Amino acid sequence: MEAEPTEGVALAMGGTRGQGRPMRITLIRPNMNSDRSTDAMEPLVFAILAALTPDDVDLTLIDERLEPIPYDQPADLVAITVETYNARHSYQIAKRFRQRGVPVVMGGYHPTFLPQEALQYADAVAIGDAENLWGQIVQDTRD
Ligand code: B12
Repeated sequence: MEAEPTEGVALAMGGTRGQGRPMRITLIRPNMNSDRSTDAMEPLVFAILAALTPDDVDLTLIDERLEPIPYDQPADLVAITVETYNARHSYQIAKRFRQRGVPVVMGGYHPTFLPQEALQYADAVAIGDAENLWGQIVQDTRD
């Protein structure tokens, strides 16, 4: 399905949640390079999205500066926070999950500036701040 992005979620997703278990969302903050850091500060977007996520969702936070991406971990949705300097890498990450059938939503500076570009690599793009969007994204994934 294609849609013109407006402010908000640009593309609706079909639900993928199985019956009788919590929905699993993996939130990824991609690294800028292949180095690992030992002292990276947690991205603020993790705290914001975690606070906005309903309690019954099993949320995994992955900061690739600190740890590898668990490509094989089951997920109903992968959410990636994308900045311009890690956009190309983010698209590669998205491709690997989508090849497994896991839907991917992108948000952050880069998809907000270039939603049509991001939509080539994601099932949905969040334009602007998460506060008014994340609940809808979680619900779209459930439905
Ligand atoms: C703090 C900060 C840092 C800190 C990060 C600390 C940390 N905890 O990780 C440090 C100093 C490490 C840093 C480093 C760099 N930074 Co910096 N940083 C910032 C700054 C000042 C604030 C970012 C922030 O935390 N914002 C608060 C959070 C909550 O906002 P947010 O991430 O945008 O998320 C909101 C929305 O975008 C959206 N959203 C974001 N992701 C997602 C995902 C989904 C799924 C959804 C639904 C929504 C969503 O919802 C969130 C809540 O509303 C911004 C400038 C600014 N004023 O925003 C620059 C900024 C992000 N940095 C920038 C850059 C370029 C860098 C560096 C590459 C600089 C360099 N040359 O080294 C490095 C990268 C280092 C690395 N290894 O990754 C640029 C990015 C530009 C771009 N187009 O991508 C910015 C915008 C500054 C600028 N104006 O140029 N940075």
